[in-house]
Amino acid sequence: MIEVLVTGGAGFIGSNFVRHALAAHADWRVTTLDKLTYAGRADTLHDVLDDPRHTFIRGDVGDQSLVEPLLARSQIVVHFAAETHVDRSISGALQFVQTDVIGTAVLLEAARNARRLQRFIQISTDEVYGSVATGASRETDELKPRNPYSASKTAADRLAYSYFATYGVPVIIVRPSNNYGPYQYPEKVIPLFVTNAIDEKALPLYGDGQNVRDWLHVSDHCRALDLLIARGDIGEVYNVGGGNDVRNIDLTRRILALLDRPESLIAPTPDRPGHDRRYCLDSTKIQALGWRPDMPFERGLEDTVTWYRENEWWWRPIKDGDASFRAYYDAHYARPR
Ligand code: NAD
Ligand code: TDX
Repeated sequence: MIEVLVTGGAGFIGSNFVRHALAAHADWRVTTLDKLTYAGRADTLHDVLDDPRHTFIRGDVGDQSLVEPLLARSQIVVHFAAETHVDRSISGALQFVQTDVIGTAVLLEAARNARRLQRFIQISTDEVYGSVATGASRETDELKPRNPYSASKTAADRLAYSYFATYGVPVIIVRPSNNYGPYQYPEKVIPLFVTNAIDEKALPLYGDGQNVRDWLHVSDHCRALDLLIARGDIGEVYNVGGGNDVRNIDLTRRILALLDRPESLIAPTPDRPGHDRRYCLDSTKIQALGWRPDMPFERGLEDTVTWYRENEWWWRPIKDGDASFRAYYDAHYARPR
């Protein structure tokens, strides 16, 4: 059996990857390590918690005595665990440095001495390139992060590279674009707008709504990770973009149309400070290995809307029942910016 450690596996992309990994690889034994912050919930792994090939451990990636033995027995590590919401990084940067930078450094230190380790997959982000006015970012482009989240992720991305270059840790760095799909925490724009629209509540669209994001369905991302684990070159960086560049205003209108809700629900909202205008990835490098995104955006968005309609058991306790979510929402969206 191949021992796989997934950090942040109770979050959005991590949980989709755990599910994908168990289904696609009968010879993988998966350990999920997750701190269960506000963004991580054991519920999210409800259908794989009893799988005999899956073990869930609640813990912090920054806990050296916990991660050392886990790394020592792992052949593959996929490191998703992070603080991930840009708005929260603007109001409180330190936890992002703690988890995304220091937490990654602790894991990498443990990886130095992990004799069985064959792959350490560092999940980075397209945000490391900063806002790109025209064209598409390539892996060799300068990194110009512009908010505390993306700056922390850039530090982690380069730290991971340094552990390859200095100590030979078998690191591969992945820079995906904006993911969407099931089990995404409803602070991020698609699940927030879908669930608000279901409830006929306002959709807080920042600024002029002209910012562009490149949407990647989480299932396409999981297939890309599989391919990179099998055939990616150690020490290399791979962009993974969905090829779906969409303006926020157009995304918002599509969500409203899919739910048969009026455009009067769109609530222009003061802009996010330093809001990156546009991200766009050149994914030629991973495409040369044989990967293509399969999910057309129209279908992926429709499936996602359907998933949130049919799975209120998952998101309603967060939006209606979790006092910390309500406090965040009220403070964040009431705040003059
Ligand atoms: P998420 O916020 O849904 O999940 C993060 C998970 O990490 C949660 O389960 C949380 O409990 C866990 N976690 C946080 N701090 C931890 C710690 N100290 N120790 C252990 N676990 C901890 O995030 P996501 O959207 O699934 O993102 C996963 C990864 O992908 C992140 O590294 C993120 O930077 C990256 N990424 C996300 C996107 C996107 O669009 N969602 C795009 C590009 C890259
Ligand atoms: O209420 C909102 N209104 C709004 O207009 C929110 C939450 C967002 N937006 C806009 C801001 C962005 O232009 O929607 C776009 C997407 O916002 P988010 O969902 O917060 O994602 P983004 O900031 O693009 O970052 C995401 O993609 C890159 C993830 O959260 C990161 O973890 C990932 O690295």
